[in-house]
Amino acid sequence: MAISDALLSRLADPDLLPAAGLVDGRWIEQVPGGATFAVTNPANGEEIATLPDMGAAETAEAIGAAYRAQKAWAARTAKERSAALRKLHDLILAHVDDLGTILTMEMGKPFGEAKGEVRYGAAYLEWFAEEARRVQGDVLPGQQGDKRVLVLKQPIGVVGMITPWNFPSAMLARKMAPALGVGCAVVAKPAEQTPLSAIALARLCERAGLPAGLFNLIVGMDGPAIGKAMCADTRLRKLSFTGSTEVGRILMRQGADHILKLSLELGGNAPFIVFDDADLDAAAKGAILSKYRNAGQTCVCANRIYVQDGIYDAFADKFAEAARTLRPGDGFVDGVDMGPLIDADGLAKVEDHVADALSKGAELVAGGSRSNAGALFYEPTVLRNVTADMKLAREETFGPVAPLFRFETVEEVIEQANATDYGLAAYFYARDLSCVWRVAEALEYGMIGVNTGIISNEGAPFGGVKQSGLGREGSRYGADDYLEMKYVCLGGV
Ligand code: TXE
Repeated sequence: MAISDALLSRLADPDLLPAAGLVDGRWIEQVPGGATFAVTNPANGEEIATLPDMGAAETAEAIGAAYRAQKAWAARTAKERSAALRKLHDLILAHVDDLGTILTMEMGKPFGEAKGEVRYGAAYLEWFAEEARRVQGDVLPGQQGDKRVLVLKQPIGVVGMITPWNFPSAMLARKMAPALGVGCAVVAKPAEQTPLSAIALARLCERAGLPAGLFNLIVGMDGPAIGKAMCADTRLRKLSFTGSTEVGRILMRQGADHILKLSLELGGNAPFIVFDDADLDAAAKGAILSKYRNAGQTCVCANRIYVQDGIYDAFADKFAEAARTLRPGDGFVDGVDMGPLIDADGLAKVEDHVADALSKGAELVAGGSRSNAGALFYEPTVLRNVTADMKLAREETFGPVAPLFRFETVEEVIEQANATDYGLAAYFYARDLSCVWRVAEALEYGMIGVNTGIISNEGAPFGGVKQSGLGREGSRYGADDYLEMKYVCLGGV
């Protein structure tokens, strides 16, 4: 088991990154049978780590450890748990360069964006260090004279966390912060493409003094086997998953046998609407940010850009001009705006969607092919005259491709924007106040950005409606996902 010199030599603190998972406070460098898996840098295909291929057996062991650790953790004062979270937050910020480096190496996003992600994740630890101290119940009047009803909020217990590769650091931090803050224990499984950021976070949990068994990390290739082991174990009381809608469905089915509680943050198909009265420069800038951040591999990124007739040409010109200036390349090179796609499947999906659109009459105005920056890079791409029958409209492309649709009326665009099974994020640019309210209320999405292309922050309840998921992460509402409600009926008062 090893981390490559190419990666370790870039770190100020190489001890951050053992080539191992963590179970019950022990670093697991080898599994029985010796199976391993490799992690590669998508920017150049180089192998950067070989890790033990942990699976169902290690998952069961980790759940047992978490089960034993959880009650003592919950019995600590909220102030103590809060202090531990704050320490972890401070450690993350103290290591932001190393954590950003690890993230860029395993996922490919530009170094500046990687550090931004690390800070974004840390903000949830800070938020829940505070929020954890405000978990409150209630006292209700009983409906008979001698009774009172006390409402308690208690930690749910052991929580499984399965996270994706597009935000390997922040997705985990965003889940572990509320869970640990309110008194739960964690068994985490990062995506097989990007387990290294999670290993570094596990190391920092250890350094922050979290007790053995409270935070466990399973690194392994076989997501389905690990997911199944989590769903089958009745000691695990909740599963929080971020990833594809398809896997979300599998987990709901698997968890049905023992009514497993689930938080699901699934795919999106975000509309980004530009009305005639919008500030054109701001709208084009917001759309560029929303679309091309993380090379378009973001569940909330603009997937369909609707532009009203009167400004369609002006917007398309401005937007395409800005898109053409974006530079794909190695994330450590100054001036690079966009990394690679995560893998060959990701690239194939992008190429398929673009080919489908062109074959049905869309017009290419920027990009449209692989970039010469490396095998998995794709040029920032803009297509005009895209219509509802194309895959770009119906599916989540998850790549740097912006399809521009034309519309005339507010009613028409609301109908088109809502014509999807997804309901995560939606955006629009407009100045007219009544339009702002009307459209914000009519869009069937969990999160709406008005005159902004970036919406997520730790103080807001992140999550979707329809087939984009269940539950919310962040804000005071985010703690509820990790709490059970119980009432005590007090008689004779
Ligand atoms: O996701 P998967 P993939 C969307 C996006 C992307 C597509 C496929 O459209 O192109 O999904 O990406 C684990 N039981 N999003 O294939 O498979 C897996 O190991 C339990 C949107 O990478 O859902 C990883 O840890 N776990 C999304 C995690 O699930 C299983 C982010 C996500 O992988 C499992 C990622 C199983 N049966 C993709 N199968 C977002 N919401 O941001 C896989 N996994």
